[in-house]
Amino acid sequence: MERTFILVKPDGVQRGLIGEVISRLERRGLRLVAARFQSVSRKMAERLYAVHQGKPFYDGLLDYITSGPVMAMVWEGPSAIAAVRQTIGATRPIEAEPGSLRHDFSLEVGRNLTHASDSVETARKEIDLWFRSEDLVDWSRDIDPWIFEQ
Ligand code: IDP
Ligand code: MG
Repeated sequence: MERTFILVKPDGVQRGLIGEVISRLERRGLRLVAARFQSVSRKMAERLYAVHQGKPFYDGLLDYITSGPVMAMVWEGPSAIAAVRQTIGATRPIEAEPGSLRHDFSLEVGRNLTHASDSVETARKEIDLWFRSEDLVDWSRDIDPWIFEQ
């Protein structure tokens, strides 16, 4: 079972799309592990986006992600990292598949609603950065065998 880190970014929160994001992840069959509604400090933003330091959009990205509260979450499931990336859609909304969140609810790369980990290593780092291990809930659902093969 894989775990991945997801944020509903400030634009998603302001637009009332927290429920829509959660609903799509639930509907997909993924299992919620942790969630926290919070504001994002400059330091947290710099850590989350360290790989983008020096890029032309970096300062704007930090302003964007710290501009209001976010919903930080961990979800799990088989191939959860790839599944969530697919559900949120490509980074640039005009390249995102129809039916993905970024396609259905956004137009601009600098207002693309959500963040999700892109690899096993970043998922581990991002989960560690945002949540304490005791905040991650180990649980199962009665319906799991109808969604998870193993
Ligand atoms: P991702 O969010 O799909 O993983 P990344 O390439 O990791 O995409 O970029 C992180 C975030 O930085 C994007 O979601 C987007 O908000 C922002 N971003 C990426 N490229 C650009 C750009 O060219 N202009 C403005 N913002 C960008
Ligand atoms: Mg990324």
